[in-house]
Amino acid sequence: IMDKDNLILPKDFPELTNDTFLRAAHGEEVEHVPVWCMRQAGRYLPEFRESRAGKDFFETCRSPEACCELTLQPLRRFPLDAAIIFSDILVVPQALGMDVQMTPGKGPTFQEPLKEPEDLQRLRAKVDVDAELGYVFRAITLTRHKLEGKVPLIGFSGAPWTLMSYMIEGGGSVTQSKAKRWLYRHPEASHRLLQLLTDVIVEYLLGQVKAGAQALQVFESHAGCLGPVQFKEFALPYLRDIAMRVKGKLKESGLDNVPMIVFAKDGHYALEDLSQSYYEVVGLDWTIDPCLARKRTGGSVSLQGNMDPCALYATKERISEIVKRMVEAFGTRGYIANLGHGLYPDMDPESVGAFVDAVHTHSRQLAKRV
Ligand code: 1CP
Repeated sequence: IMDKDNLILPKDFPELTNDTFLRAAHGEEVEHVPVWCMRQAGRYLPEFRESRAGKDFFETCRSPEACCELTLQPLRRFPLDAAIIFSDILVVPQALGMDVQMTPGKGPTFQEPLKEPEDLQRLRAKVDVDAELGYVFRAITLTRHKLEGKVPLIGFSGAPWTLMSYMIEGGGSVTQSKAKRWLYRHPEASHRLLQLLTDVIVEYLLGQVKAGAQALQVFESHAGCLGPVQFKEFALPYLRDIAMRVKGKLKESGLDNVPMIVFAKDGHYALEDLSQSYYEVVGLDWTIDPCLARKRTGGSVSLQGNMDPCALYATKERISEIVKRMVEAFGTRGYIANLGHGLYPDMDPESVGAFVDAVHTHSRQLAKRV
């Protein structure tokens, strides 16, 4: 699997032994509901904190060996049905030429956020995705080999609106008011930025599949601050364009289709539209009722989610009850269990184990009955 320069190549990958996640994404029959957790590689794990200690966050992201190790850590503890590559959505603004640091205790910080449309000139007009983000591709290829076919590897990207909002806010924000100001005051420049991001994201996701990613998730984490009208104008068209172009280009290159997941946090007002946007799976946060989500998305897509992450603060018995009700509501077909958002650093790894076991146990029993 090495070339003459000792680079690990994206070929001759070990055969996949647990494809439950992929089958559920395509709505096929499963023996149990597959489960993974957003932020499953994270600070709630002592071994994660130890590996990351004293190291710069984005330096870690640039090391394929470190990303591989962090991706594999949760799988050594829990019988998860998928792995997600350790990285961050903000590597894309970096590829466009922006300086982003991870400030411990504060989160991502942009040195010079975009203020006015003139600032778009500071961004690279043409991004060489292999040169700027090749380190992510190398991390994926290495991890795919080291996973030994145990479970599929998920690649990901931030969605255009969510990335745009970070590039203007310069970091986390409660209101996203600086970014939303652009939508109202500079709609034309906003579309230019969203289009630029979309073009890079398409190449980035395609590169991830070529490197070995077996599924893709697109994170529209800041959907909640948009309303239905703005979502339809500034988020949805780009989300659709991404899925359509990635799938078209995979076909053109003679590559197999991979399931794509769209996760628009707090965007339940857009569920109907999202379910008709060329994604196989729609991810849900915990603010939507599973039965209602099924009704509104029809039978054509699989659903992923949506336990309140804070339910992991409950006892194991209570977690098991909550999971049972959730699996019954979603049904065992076309369903991937997950949390409605990422794990928090103060969560107990044992509770994550209880969540994973409860999904497997209850869904196995339910799947037998139908
Ligand atoms: O030092 C650290 O470990 C900091 C914590 C951390 C981690 C573990 C950050 C900072 N990013 C990550 C990894 C990460 N980020 C993954 C890894 C794979 C996994 O899930 O296990 C993924 C998928 C992301 C994606 C990501 N980054 C999103 C989308 C998902 C979501 O949470 O909605 C977002 C919004 C980010 C930005 C980001 N990165 C880190 C923080 C603290 C934030 C949020 C900043 C904010 O808005 O306040």
